[in-house]
Amino acid sequence: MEKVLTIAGSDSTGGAGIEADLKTFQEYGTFGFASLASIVTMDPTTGWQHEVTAIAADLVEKQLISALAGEAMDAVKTGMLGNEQNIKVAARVIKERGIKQVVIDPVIACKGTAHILQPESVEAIIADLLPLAEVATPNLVEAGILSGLGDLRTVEEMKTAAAKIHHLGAKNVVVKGGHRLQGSQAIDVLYDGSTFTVLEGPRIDTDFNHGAGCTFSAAVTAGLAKGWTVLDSVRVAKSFVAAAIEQGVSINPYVGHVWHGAYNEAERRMHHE
Ligand code: PXL
Repeated sequence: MEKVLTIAGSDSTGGAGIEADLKTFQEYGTFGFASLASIVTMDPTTGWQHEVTAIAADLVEKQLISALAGEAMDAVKTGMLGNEQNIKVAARVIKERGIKQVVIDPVIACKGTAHILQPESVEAIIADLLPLAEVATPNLVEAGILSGLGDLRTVEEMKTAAAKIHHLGAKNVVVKGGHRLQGSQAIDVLYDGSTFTVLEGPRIDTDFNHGAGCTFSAAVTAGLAKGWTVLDSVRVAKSFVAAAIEQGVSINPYVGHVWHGAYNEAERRMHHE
């Protein structure tokens, strides 16, 4: 069975982060591993403000040593690493172990907060993580920050940003238009260094998108682990997330969660006599 590792943050509400990653890995029939790098908490008394607490770097490294003790991992993804030190530890271990199928989700800001990572973390993502990426999966805001282009409003601007992020070292870049790009379609741009592929899907009119980004990058990672091409991994991940958004679940009054099991109708899976 393929083995897939996430190095990311915890979202105890079960929608995003390591929770989304492990659920997604399971849906793909892969064996999920996790090294926790941060804990994100949300405060119901302050309008669901997010707070990121980083896990100590030596503890992140100990988890990575545990997770990587067996046969080689088939693919690894990174998410919310919490600070610069954890970015550097994750990058060093990935490099030392020679892991090739690496998906970098450059989590810089998420919907609940204006500035989750410090500016030096953006620099560390660029310096240490992007060069390791088989696939990088920035959303529109992150692609604007990483490319230095600022606000991205059109597919052409998404292409320019993807090319710039490729130039920073990511072999393949998917810029996700998501709900932020105006228009009737959900558009992603994939750039592999020579060809731009514009992926379109129906735009789903819903607020149930908490966890969509993490789920997408986890799905791409599991696809790569299964030996699929980058293009197939991205295409299937897009369908997987579209189903998860379409069948989102109401968990609390603050955000709408995606349902990671939607694509496979996981809620119907367990039976007893
Ligand atoms: O969506 C970015 C994100 C990533 N990782 C964790 C999160 C969030 C957003 O809430 O909680 C753990």
